[in-house]
Amino acid sequence: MNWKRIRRLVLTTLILWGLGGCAQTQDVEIWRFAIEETSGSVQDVYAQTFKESIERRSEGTIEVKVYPYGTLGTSDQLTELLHNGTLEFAMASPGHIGKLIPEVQVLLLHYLFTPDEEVNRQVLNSEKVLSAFDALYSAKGFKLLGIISEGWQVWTADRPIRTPADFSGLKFRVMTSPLLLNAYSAYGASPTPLAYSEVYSALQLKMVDGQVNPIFAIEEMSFYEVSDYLIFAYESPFYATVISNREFYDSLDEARQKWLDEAITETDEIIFRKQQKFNKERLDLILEKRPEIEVIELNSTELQPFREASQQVLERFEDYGGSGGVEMLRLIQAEVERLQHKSHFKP
Ligand code: 6CS
Repeated sequence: MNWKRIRRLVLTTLILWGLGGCAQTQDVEIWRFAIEETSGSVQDVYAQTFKESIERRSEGTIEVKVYPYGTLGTSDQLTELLHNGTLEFAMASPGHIGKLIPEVQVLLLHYLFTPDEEVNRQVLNSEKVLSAFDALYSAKGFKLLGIISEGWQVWTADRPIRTPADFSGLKFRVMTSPLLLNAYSAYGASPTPLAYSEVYSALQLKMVDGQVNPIFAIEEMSFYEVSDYLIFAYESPFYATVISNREFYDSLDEARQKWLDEAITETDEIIFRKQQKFNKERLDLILEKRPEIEVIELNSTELQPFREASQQVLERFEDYGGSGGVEMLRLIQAEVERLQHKSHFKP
């Protein structure tokens, strides 16, 4: 084949492909959903389940495009893209969006929730709590669609941590919301805020000595390769908020609104069990890949000094979350109080 023929063939293919692309985008409405985690993560399963549900309900008239972490930017950049309408949906962890919506940092407080994940889920799914959070998100141009748990967070470190004194002088990576600096300073650590994408190399280069995340993330981001200890202190579950651009949400017609509501309810059910499965399976995987890693599970006596040290942050929450944050705190505490007696949970 000579050069001219190759050129003609390439051009014809490009034009055909372009037309096909145009025809498709004219017929199909695109909803863009960016997540803060990579493919195969809890947020990815959420977004893929949501995509399947919306596309099925809309009979293919809507296509949901999922953008995994790394394709569009850091959590803060995703929030910005959502705000300016480049995206329709995004995941936003309070650990990062707390800079913009300080009240949501209540979800980062240690030892606020119960040991029973099911009770915590009911607390955060209660109409009162969701609508109070939604008002705060609305004021910033977002619609809050849901709050999901991605499982208990676990500390990883280059040394064992059994008492707050073990945190002394430990450079500890946290997400970028200010409350987290205070939460770990209260134990005596030197917290360092970093974007998710920078954690592995920071651990590897010993710029930090430890970090905190759910097990599935520790496996998927390979943090276990550069950490010697996994410490379970059950201080807080990892929560993410599912949000959309407010203007987009308000512009939806009745049918789209219904598909969206149903897809959110359906996805929420699935993701709760899925994250439990992921966290369990990936702990086994970590232990298989790196058997020398040591797992420390703090018992209730060992947890007590951490609970006590964290109390000062809870008492001073107004400094971080403002009076609106304190209202959220009271609301959550009341819901915990109301719902926890139903728990049959055995640790
Ligand atoms: O540690 C972080 O920054 C991230 N951790 C998880 C599990 N999800 C997203 C978040 O940005």
